[in-house]
Amino acid sequence: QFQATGVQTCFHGRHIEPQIYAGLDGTNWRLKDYEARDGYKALRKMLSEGLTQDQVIATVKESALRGRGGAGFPTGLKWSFMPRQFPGQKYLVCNSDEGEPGTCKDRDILAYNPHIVIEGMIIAAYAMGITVGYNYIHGEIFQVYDRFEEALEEARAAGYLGNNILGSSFSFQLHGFHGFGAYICGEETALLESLEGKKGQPRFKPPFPASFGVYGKPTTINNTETFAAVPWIIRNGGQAYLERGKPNNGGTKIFSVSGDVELPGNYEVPMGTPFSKLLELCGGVRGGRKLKAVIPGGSSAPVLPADIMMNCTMDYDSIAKAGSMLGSGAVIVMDETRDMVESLLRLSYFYMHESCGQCTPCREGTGWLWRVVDRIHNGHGKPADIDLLNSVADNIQGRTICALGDAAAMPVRAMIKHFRHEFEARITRPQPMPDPREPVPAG
Ligand code: L3W
Repeated sequence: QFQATGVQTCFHGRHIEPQIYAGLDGTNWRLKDYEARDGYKALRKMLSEGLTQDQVIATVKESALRGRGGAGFPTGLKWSFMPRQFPGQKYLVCNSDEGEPGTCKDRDILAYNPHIVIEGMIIAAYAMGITVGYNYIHGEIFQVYDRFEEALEEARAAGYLGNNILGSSFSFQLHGFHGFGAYICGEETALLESLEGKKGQPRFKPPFPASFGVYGKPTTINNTETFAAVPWIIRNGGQAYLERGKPNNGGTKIFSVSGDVELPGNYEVPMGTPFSKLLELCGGVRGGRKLKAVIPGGSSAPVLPADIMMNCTMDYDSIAKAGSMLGSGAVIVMDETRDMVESLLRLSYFYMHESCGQCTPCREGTGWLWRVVDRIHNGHGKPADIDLLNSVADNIQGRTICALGDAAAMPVRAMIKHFRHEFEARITRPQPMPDPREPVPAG
């Protein structure tokens, strides 16, 4: 199934100092294999040394682990928001509703190393005094959901999950939840609604899930890759994790590299790795062509031209400074033959299709953006259309309940900022752009 998607999976082995993918060969996902890779040692250490909740959270803060789902929010800080003395039920949720175009890392973690997520969630639950957790898995991936359920069974049978974990006084019940396949359900509050059995539509924030989450109870939600980073941090210490990356951007990060590269796939590399090095790991631009642009953090992130990208390192701060976002780490590489009007057309269609329809600027605006890009693409654009696109994007961004509106608007503005001449050419000379792959006729 994975090979059929054309995306290479983690066991192609091209990583630098991997932590989550270390030792994986594509078949060794079972409990005994995970234990042979030091699996559940962090949990044993935490319980046998009697680490306090404060100590665990302090270690995660020291590691500078930032949320791997898209926002890069500091994980230790998020964990410290969970009220300690809350009298009712508190929940832990793993967001495995990976749906961002270009992103395919979480399904690979769950397919090839499910126990690392389970162990990370148990440690998180201990640190925040939580007794019930859910892993919300994207509805369109069936094998991964089944495998996670199998891994849960193994963990329960071995005493890592359930009542009195490893003979301690700590109990944690963890359940898999198969989602419904809508992109919006990856937005954390839409995910909560969906988990409660309702239509997946985002809630207003604040209140944040930390105070009003599943069934209105305090809830901590982290991404799959975030939880997967936790066991290594507890085993090796926060400082060691921080040093694997760079200040404020601890550890390694998995990048899903797709598009015009020789070897598309998931690559785990230290935060702060130069983009040029990542491109090299992927075998370079396909066919020896020139790099034109890169979307560095999933389809929601603004596109960056090649010259800017080649001077970036792959971490939250460097990419933000360059005017985009590291997001979920989906790196979409575009070579010199890519038509930016066509690329934007596809992106705009996606956001129109996935808008949940709750907020008027997003519901109406995403369709409006797509229709304008579509007419430019078809050769029926008007000179005023480029400014119209910017104006519609302005009227979406910052005016919706969730980030989907922003995610639809930002790529439009970035495409026009960096590649305006391609849009103008389509309007003034509405013939198809020449394809550099075609041989130039003699004479
Ligand atoms: C308590 C506060 N909690 C913030 C929590 C908040 C959330 C996290 C980050 O969007 C981005 C978006 C997409 N008290 C808090 C607080 N929190 N302040 O911290 O919050 P926020 O609002 O910065 O981000 P978000 O709404 O979670 C996420 C981008 O990610 N993205 C999306 C990728 C989607 C996937 C997918 O496949 N499902 O990966 C990609 O770039 O555009 O900017 O937990 O509760 N004062």
